[in-house]
Amino acid sequence: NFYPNKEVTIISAPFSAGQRNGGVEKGPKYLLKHGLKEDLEALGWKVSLEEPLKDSGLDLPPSEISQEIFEAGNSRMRNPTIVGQATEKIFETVKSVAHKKVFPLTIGGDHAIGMSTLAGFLDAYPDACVLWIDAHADINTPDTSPSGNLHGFPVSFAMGLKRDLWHKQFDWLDNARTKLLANRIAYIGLRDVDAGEKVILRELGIAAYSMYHVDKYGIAKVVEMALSKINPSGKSPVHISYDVDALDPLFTPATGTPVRGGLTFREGMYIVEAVAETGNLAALDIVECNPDLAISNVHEFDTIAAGCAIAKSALGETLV
Ligand code: 5AB
Ligand code: MN
Ligand code: MN
Ligand code: MN
Repeated sequence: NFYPNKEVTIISAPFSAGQRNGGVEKGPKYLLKHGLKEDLEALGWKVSLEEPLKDSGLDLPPSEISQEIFEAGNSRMRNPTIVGQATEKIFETVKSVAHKKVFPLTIGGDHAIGMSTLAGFLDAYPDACVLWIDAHADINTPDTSPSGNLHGFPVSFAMGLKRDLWHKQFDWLDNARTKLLANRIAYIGLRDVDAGEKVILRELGIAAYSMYHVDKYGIAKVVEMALSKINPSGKSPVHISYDVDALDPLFTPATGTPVRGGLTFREGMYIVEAVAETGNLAALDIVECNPDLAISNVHEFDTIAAGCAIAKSALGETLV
């Protein structure tokens, strides 16, 4: 257990420029309004809040920022300036929380902020390993991305892949102490991976458990296999980056890139519970809740409630 004092900092990251739907910047506000902080306090955690984007003007919806498309050679990405500035601020906050030995719980916002949370956490814990829970692999590089949307890039940035193709606004990543290594990350929940991403996953030998593997082996076995690949010693801290679109859209309909055939609600909770039970769960991100994409109040409630449930399951709710 990395946090005997049970202190957690919720890092609010109301950010949406990593993709093109307005509303995902409202995620943190809705999760907090739903009672996230009180829920964690009820579990015995001392909870504080950090807002790295406050008063920065970087938390605006896509409709209110001037859209930028960066193209150079075979490099292509959208809104690199604003995404680079926001992710650097979030990186600094995650890094300082992690160095203080406080649990960093980052709530988005779109998944571009994953580059910040991985780099920030690895700065404090160079031997950390990562479970990326998502329908998508988020490992596109500037020359593979079909969309240019930076929420599809965070893993490749944290690994330093194709460094020469980056926009200069991401130079801050060079100051991060530790790059994510291919044998320190595993995926669970994949079902929509781009062709270029498949090549990267295969070439680097990254452990990737798709929904096919969840069906074939069951979720408990998949978590066990994933952890034994990335954390063979069983002693390293585990960072879970949880995109709510890993769950089936039945449970998290209000998200930007839903894909059918996802995790059931219980499979989704089991993942964080099982890692928590090992005592190694040491950082968590919950991203891509977009209340504006709900077509009913029930959709909005279900999606936000699922986001809160992930946090509660991770921080001890179901371990009696
Ligand atoms: B998310 C896609 N691979 O790069 C791309 O929601 C989707 O953070 C990325 O997982 C989805 O645009 C990013 C097609
Ligand atoms: Mn996703
Ligand atoms: Mn994602
Ligand atoms: Mn998504």
